[in-house]
Amino acid sequence: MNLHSLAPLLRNLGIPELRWLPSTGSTNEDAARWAEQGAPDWALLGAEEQTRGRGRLDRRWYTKHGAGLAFSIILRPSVAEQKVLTRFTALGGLAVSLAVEDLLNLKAPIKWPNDVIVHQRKVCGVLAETLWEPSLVQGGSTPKGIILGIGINIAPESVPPAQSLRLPATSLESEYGQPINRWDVLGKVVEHLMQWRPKIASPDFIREWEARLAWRGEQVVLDLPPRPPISGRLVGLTDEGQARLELPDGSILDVTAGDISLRQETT
Ligand code: BT5
Repeated sequence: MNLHSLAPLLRNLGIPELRWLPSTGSTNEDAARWAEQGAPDWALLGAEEQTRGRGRLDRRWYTKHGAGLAFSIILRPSVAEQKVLTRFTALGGLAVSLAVEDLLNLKAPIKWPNDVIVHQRKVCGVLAETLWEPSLVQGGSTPKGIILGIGINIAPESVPPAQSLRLPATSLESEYGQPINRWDVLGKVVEHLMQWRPKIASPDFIREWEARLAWRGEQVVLDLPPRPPISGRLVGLTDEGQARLELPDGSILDVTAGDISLRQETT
């Protein structure tokens, strides 16, 4: 499959409009502009290369020309979805995790909250951003769009130099050991996004996410600067999708933000 043959397939899956650019700064920024201009629910914008790809907290996401997938989907949240906006990041991670397992038969756990890893290395990052508009209620605002940005490393060249990374990274081809058609991956991810979005507000969604949570039951470290790192056992997820940690004194801490990593054993 190539992009040309993918377009009708994406249309059949329910993607109403597709834009694919040779190079851009950030597909999330382009998609946000497109959303402001009236792009419909499920409009998809991707690029062969990003020169200012973004992660969370002003971090960078590297997308080398033609070596991976970088795309953003514009979603118009329903009233029910507006109550669970923070779950859209997980929706992206869940769809990628399921797609990788379906196509490549590789386990692809979700590192809370927004990475997909294979063999303990990052292959995918998700950045969901909300566009707000003032509501009729004085001083209030409602979400008029979610930009769901997904970056996936496909070929080995998509993996950035190790010194620029917080977590070791890899590519799907490196882990699979054979060439992978990235358009097949894109199609599968969209298929799973379509399947799981209608369940996003349900307990099933949280349970499926939890079943794929990386390092569940293991000792981890939570980084949430400027607080000092917190060590604990990752018990699972709360009903709201927070990460639940059991601290050394036995108390429970539910967290909504931060970076989790596996605790390095010191001997
Ligand atoms: C993320 O943030 O992982 C979210 C990445 C979202 C990227 C997509 S691509 C399409 C759309 N358009 C955008 O501009 N962004 C989205 P975070 O958890 O903060 O992780 C960022 C960290 O991941 C960086 O600080 C690096 O350490 C690492 N990193 C950067 N590029 C990487 C890559 N290609 N593979 C693996 N790790 C990478």
